[in-house]
Amino acid sequence: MFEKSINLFNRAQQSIPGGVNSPVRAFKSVGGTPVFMKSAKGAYMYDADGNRFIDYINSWGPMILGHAYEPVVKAIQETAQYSTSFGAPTELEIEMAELIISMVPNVDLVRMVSSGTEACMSAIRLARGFTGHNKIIKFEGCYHGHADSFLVKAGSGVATFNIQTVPGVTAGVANDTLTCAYNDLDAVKQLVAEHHGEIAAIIIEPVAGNMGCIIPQPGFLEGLRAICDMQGIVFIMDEVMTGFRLAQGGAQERLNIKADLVTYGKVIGGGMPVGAFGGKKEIMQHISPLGNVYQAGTLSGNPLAMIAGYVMLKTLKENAAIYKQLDEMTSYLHKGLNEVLKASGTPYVINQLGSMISVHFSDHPVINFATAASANNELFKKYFHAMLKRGVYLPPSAFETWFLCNALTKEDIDVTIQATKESLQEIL
Ligand code: KE4
Repeated sequence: MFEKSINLFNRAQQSIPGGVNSPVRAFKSVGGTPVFMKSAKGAYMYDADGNRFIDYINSWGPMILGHAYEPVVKAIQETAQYSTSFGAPTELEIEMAELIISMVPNVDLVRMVSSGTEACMSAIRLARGFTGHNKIIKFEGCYHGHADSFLVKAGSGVATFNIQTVPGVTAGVANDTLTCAYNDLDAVKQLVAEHHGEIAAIIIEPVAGNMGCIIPQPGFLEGLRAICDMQGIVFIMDEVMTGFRLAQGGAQERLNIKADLVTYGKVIGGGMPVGAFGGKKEIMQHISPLGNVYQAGTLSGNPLAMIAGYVMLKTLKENAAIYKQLDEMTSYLHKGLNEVLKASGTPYVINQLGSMISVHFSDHPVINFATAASANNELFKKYFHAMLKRGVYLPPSAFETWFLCNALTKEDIDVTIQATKESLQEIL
């Protein structure tokens, strides 16, 4: 079934570290050989061996309208003929910034970058420059990209590989990153008291997607907002995953919580390398060249990335019904998975908010990294492979959320539910 992927993976390892350009693609967490993809359209991906998969990764979020969405593809083809990069300002960047600001709350100014990592890295530098404080608080299991400050008890691939401290991240940098458990407001209050006047920012995934899908408990985000207001700490919402996915206005709109700075990625590039950070003018005006917090990028605002993101966001803005469709589709999946998992008799938890969902083989609620890590993730590995061979491509780690796109049909969901039923019969 995977002969060509096996050969390609062997070849890839001769020239690329681990044979992949991003660790989570390596299947290390679930074992086996990563599947090499050749093409994708809508909700389906096709691998080098010609196998078709119903895709629940969607490039880790960007393909909210499905792969090779025609208007995005055509816009990129059209734009590419006028050069692929200028290194000079363009009108398209203004249109993209104005579109983002028109769709999300609390963003007066926005700066484009080329990845979610860059967006989050720049946001904490800005918070440090704005407050004059050095420390940040992040939450165990949250992933904000691979900048040094974030590789402390991070989620996603760092959690997948159970890397407690990442070599190369200096003690000095790590010491300025304070961590506590997601949903533990008392722990945050304690850290803030212990480090009074030292904390520049609290950065959080408002709905976490890098330890599975973890939902903020009632009052948690509101409590963080209150702490930041009282202590003059910058509240950064990392919406690289949730932005333009949970609602047009992202988690800020969906959960009705205001951030001081927001970071974006994934969806806003429509699959092209784009990230962004934005927020209140009183903070953003400290960013160079307006202010002294330096931040830059040769390909920031790149025309191909901008036109892909612009067409994607414009489509989402003009078709708000997409969000209702995504929610209903994910709830239908949730209901079906719940029925077959319940019938299997194995302990499980399904976490879902909007079109983010994850299955944990756990006999306890999964509300933070520790409870995600203590689930039966060995069983998840078997589930992953049993689904893969039935043509359903789940994230290759229990520490990831599943992503749905609106190209999925009810039949695709029914196939996924039936594949789960058969997989459970096989592995239990
Ligand atoms: P990138 O630098 O990978 O574009 O974005 C980093 C990032 C920041 N914030 C959040 C909430 C994120 O989820 C991410 C990246 N997500 C992972 C998937 N869990 C990217 C996949 C990968 O590392 O290949």
